[in-house]
Amino acid sequence: MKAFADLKPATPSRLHDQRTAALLGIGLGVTFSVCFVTGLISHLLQNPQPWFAWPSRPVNLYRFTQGLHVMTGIASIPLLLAKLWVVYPKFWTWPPAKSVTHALERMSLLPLVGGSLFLLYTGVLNIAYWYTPMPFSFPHAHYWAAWLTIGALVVHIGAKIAITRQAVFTRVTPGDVQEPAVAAGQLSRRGFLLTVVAASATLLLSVLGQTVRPLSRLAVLGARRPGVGPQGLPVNKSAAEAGIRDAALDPGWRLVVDSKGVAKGSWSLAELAAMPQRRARLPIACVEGWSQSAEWEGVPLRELLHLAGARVRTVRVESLEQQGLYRTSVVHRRLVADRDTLVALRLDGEPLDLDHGYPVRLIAPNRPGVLQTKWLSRITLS
Ligand code: HEM
Ligand code: HEM
Ligand SMILES: Nc1nc2c(c(=O)[nH]1)N[C@H]1C(S)=C(S)[C@@H](COP(=O)(O)O)O[C@H]1N2
Ligand SMILES: [Mo]
Repeated sequence: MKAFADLKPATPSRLHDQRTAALLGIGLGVTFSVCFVTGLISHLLQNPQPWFAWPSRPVNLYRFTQGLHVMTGIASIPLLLAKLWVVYPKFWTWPPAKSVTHALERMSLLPLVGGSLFLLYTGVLNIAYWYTPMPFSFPHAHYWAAWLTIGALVVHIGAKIAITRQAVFTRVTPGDVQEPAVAAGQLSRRGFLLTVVAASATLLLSVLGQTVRPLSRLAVLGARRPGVGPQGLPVNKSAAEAGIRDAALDPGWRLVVDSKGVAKGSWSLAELAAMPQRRARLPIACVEGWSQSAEWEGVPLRELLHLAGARVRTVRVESLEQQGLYRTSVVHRRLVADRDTLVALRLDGEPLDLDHGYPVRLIAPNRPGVLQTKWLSRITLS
């Protein structure tokens, strides 16, 4: 118990203590770890690596991991603000460092705090589709900030694990010397932590509505709402924005399968529509935080490869769109093999709206929305 006496708050408010800092720290440790893992999954899907095998099922898995990413990120905001408020008196302790190790550990607070704030700031701007205050590439900046922050967090946990154990597991009873009674008008630790959790829950409700329909009216923070858009589905980039209207409506449009510049097959929309069609209920799970399922109908991609005389293999699909980051995507062999990976002609029983990818688009299970390429023109065999 002697060591615990050292835990006494040195500042007037009893909330600036180690126990509160440790409890909020544990909360942040959990949310940041979940964010890091789910963020890496998203990164690896968009920047495939040979050692990373992502299954094509369950169809909603990516929808779930990316939803979790955004949720845990949002929930971190009140936790982080509360934590910084609890520990700020420590910033001006004197002398600033007791030893070289301590000095290094304190220096790692800069990337820890700076990186955390940067991740939450850029993440929120991203899901709000508000890029003006981010004059840099969001994925790159957010990705490298994540590594920096997690590195600093590992150092921080190493430095604070002993205090955390002690502060969390030492039993205290109100009225102890170590745990002064709550004075009238003072917020108790429990009251403070409950307020922080309530703030997190309120923020969560404001984004959950982007995916969970009954909550859609609460989605004040989200830029897209389920059910709002042509054919009742949100649109990320419209045909007009992509500049493909004329090419998409051209009656001479054909979908080409080629290999090393040589055409292996090509079909008009009428020819594709005359082939056996397959239906699948699949989500669009946008990396930017919204998602919605729909009933898609079209020709399985592997069927077209078969008609072009090719085995199941990794392919690249290309859009009519001339520019833009999302004009092309790679479809891994594992996904090509899935019978629900479609070159889709119809959505919820109607021909695709121009904004949803008319004449045909790719739709595949368990895949980020950015890779569900619209307005297809070409499929290239690797
Ligand atoms: C994003 C995550 C986190 C941030 C930004 C953060 C930030 C900080 C800062 C700035 C301090 C004050 C500097 C110092 O005392 O040296 C601090 C103290 C502390 N943190 Fe964290 N922290 C985070 C996560 C964690 C985690 C995961 C734990 C638990 C394992 C933790 C436990 C503590 C403890 C016990 C203290 C000492 C409080 C005291 O001595 O009064 N923190 N944290
Ligand atoms: C409010 C908090 C956050 C929000 C709203 C948010 C949002 C997002 C979004 C929308 C993406 C997808 C971007 C894209 O791939 O185009 C993303 C990716 C990512 N996030 Fe976050 N994020 C938050 C916090 C965090 C935190 C705390 C970490 C790490 C500890 C993190 C790590 C990552 C990583 C590694 C990626 C992958 C980046 C890439 O594609 O290269 N995020 N985040
Ligand atoms: N060619 C092309 N395809 C694209 C995009 C794009 O900008 N260009 N945006 C992608 C993104 S980010 C998402 S979330 C989905 C959204 O599909 P939807 O607009 O039909 O809902 O389309 C994807 N396909
Ligand atoms: Mo998206």
